[in-house]
Amino acid sequence: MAVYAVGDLQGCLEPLQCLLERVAFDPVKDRLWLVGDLVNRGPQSLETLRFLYSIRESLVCVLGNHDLHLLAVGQNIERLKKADTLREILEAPDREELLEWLRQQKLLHYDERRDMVLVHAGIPPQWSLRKALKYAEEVEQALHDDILFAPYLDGMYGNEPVKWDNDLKGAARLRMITNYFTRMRFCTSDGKLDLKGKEGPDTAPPGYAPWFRHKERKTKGLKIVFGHWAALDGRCNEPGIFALDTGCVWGGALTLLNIDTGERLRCKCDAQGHAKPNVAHSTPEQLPATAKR
Ligand SMILES: [Mn+2]
Repeated sequence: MAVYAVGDLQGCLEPLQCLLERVAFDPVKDRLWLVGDLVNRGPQSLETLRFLYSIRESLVCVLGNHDLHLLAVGQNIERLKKADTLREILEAPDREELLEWLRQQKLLHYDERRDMVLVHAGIPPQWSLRKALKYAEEVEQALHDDILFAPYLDGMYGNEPVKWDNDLKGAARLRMITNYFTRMRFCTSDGKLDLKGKEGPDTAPPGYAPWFRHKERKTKGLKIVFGHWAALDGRCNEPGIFALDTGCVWGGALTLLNIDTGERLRCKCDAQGHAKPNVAHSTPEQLPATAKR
């Protein structure tokens, strides 16, 4: 049995299938972790979702900002944006089944044996693992509750508040948690978000840094697998932190990581997110021993 993680798919099914073929992925015994942003912008969002649904028993999946946006559009809470490529899902005869499965996913997955977390964007520096799990669960409860689901999505959009406060309540509290786990790149050491910057790790505004780079980060030693930040191109130079978004939908590549050996494979993509034939390469990466926190 092997466990793999892949970066943001964004509707790019070809490079996923290219990588799964290369590692001879067996849904019966292997497992696939998904960092979220399964759909949108890319060429085959519906086919991607259907394929993932067909192997759902073999997946561990956390939600990204694009997945939450799809759920909101599906509830008629938000409208499609010009660049969205989600219409084929919304018009599909099996849309309810697919969206319901998506809705049941989590924001944070913790693998106790490996002391490893799977999350779309990251964990803010001021939160310990224990707090992160607790706050993720608050959002997951709203997502999975038939009455709270629509109000949660309705209150989800927006960049405020910019910083966590234990006293936050209601929609603002859930929005803050959601923005940390699904949209964060740069923040201050006490967790004030800058949601504008999308470029490389050295382009932070004064006083800000990539969330994983703060010296006082409370999750030091925890292994974290994340996506969302294509400009990192799979590199963040932090031991035990695994950046997997290598921008397959933007003419980059899809990255697959064997989470136990650290071996990486890339399937390069063209500007439309289709796989370029057989140009994957591997970059073994040293996994640190589990640190005590
Ligand atoms: Mn994202």
